Amino acid sequence: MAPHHHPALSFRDFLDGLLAAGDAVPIARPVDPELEVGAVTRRAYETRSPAPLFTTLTGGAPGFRILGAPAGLGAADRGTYGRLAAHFGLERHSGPRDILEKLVSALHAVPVPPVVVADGPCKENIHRGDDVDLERFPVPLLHQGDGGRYLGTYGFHIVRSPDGSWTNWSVGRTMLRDRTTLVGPAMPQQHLGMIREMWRERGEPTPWAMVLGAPPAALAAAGMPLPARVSEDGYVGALAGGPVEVVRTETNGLYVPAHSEIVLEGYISTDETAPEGPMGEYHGYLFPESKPQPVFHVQAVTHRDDAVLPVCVAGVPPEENHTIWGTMISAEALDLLRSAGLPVDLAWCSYEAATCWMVISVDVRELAARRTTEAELVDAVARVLFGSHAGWLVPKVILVADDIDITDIDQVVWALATRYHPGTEYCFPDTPGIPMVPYLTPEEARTGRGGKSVISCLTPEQFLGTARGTTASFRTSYPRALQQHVIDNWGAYGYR
Ligand SMILES: Cc1cc2nc3c(=O)[nH]c(=O)nc-3n(C[C@H](O)[C@H](O)[C@H](O)COP(=O)(O)O)c2cc1C
Ligand SMILES: [Mn+2]
Repeated sequence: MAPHHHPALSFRDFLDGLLAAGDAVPIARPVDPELEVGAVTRRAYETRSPAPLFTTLTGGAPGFRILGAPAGLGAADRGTYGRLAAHFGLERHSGPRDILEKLVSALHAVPVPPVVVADGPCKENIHRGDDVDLERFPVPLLHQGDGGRYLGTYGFHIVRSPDGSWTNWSVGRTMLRDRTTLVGPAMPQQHLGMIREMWRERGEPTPWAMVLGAPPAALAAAGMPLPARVSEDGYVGALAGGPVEVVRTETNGLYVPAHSEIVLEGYISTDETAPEGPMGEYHGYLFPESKPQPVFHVQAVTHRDDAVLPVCVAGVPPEENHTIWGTMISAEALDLLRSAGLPVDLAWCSYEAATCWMVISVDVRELAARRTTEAELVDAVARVLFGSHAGWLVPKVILVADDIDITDIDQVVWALATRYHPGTEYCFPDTPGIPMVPYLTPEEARTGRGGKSVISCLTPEQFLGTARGTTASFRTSYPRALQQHVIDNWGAYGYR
C-alpha cells in the first residue's frame, strides 16, 4: 500500500497534523456518546478550543474514536482558520481570501480524476451481510431534543447516475434507524435527490455508499454546490494537486476514497421512508418536528483499525455548516459572479450569519466606470446567483463597497448600519430557495419560494465615482509613514 501522507487526501494524516499543531487534544477519560460528546464539542466550537479527540467512549464496541469539531475555528495565535486551511493542505495561518482564491483557481484547473487502487486503509476491517451492525459504532446523541442518534454528520454520500456519466459526492446527514439502516434527507434540488430520482424512474433502488472520515479536501468538495453533472472527485484532484485514490466497494460497484476511516455500502430505497429528526441545525435552532425521509440500507461496512468518526454538532456558529459549507458556497458563488463579468471583489458567507447570508464586495472603481444603476446591479447579481445551484442555498445577499473587508464581521456591521438606507431592500418572492431557512412562512417553506432579498450598502456616490466623505480610522486618517512609526514604536509607547 503506497503511503499517501497528505493531510488534504488522508483523514488520518490530517488528524496527525492537528495533534502535532496542538489544534486537536486527545481525551482519554471515558466519555458518553449520549450528549457528552456533543456538549464537549459544542463548548470547543464556542470557545475556539482545539478539536476534541475522544479515545475512550462508553458506547459502541471498543476501538472506535470520535473527532469533534473537525473544522471548528481556532484561537487567533494558532491560526483562526487553521483547521479549515488544513483541509486543503494550506498552511495554518491562511486567511479567508487565501482559501477562497485557492478554491476558485481549482475551479479553472483541469479536473484530475481519481485513480483506482487495489486496496487501502478503509479495507482493514470488512463486515458484510449478517455481520453488519451499525450499533458497533459509538453513534452519538448530539443535542437533547434530537429525534435520534446521528452516525453521519461529517461524511458524504456517493451515488452515480444510471448511465455512469456522473458520480456525485455530497455531504448530508444520516440518523441511525437500526442495526442495518439509516434515514436522512435527499432533497430533490440537491444532487443526491436528483440521482435517486433517476434510479426511481427505472424502478430501481439507488446504489449508494457513505464515507466517514474521508479525505478532508473530498469532504469539503462534497459540501460545495458545484453544478449538476460535475463530478466532485475531479475537482478534488485539481484542488489537492493530485488524484484521490479510490477503491471498489465490496458490494455495489461504486468507488470510495481508499484513505477513509469508515465506509458504508448499500442502497437508497425507492419509496420506503421513516421519520428523521429533529436535529439541532445549521441555522442555530432545533424545531421539534420529524419528517419522513428515505431509508438507506447498509449491506457492508469497512473501516480502518482504530477508526475515527468525525462529528459535526450543528447549531449556532461557528461549526462546519458555516466554516466548510459557507466557505464552499462562497467560492462557487464568487466564481459564478466573476465569470459573469460582474465587478465583484469577493463573496463571503459570514460565519456569524449561520449560512443565511452572503456578503459581496463590489469593486467600486469598476462599478463607477460602468455607469450602471443600483437596480441594474442588483438585478444582475440576483440573476446570476439566485439562478444557480449555489444561490438556491443563500437567502440573503448584502452588497458593499470593496473598502470593507467582508470577512471581518465588525466592518460588515458598520457598513450595514451606516450605508443601508431603510426601505430599499430588493425582495424576490418567486425565487426558489432552500426551505430550511428559519424565518420562512409556512407557505414559503411549503412552496420552496420566497424569503430571498438583496440589500445594497452601496451609496449613490459609489455608482458615480464620487465620494461624500472619507473613513476615519488608523489606516485612512494618517500618513503612511506615521502609521509605520506608530507600529514600530508600539512597545516603546508602553503597549505589549
Ligand atoms: C457539515 C455539513 C452538513 C450538511 N448537511 C446537509 C444535509 O443534511 N442535507 C443537505 O441537503 N445538505 C447538507 N449540507 C450541504 C450540502 O453538502 C451542499 O449543499 C452540497 O452542495 C450538496 O452536494 P450537491 O451539490 O452535490 O448536491 C451539509 C454540508 C455540511 C458541510
Ligand atoms: Mn454535486
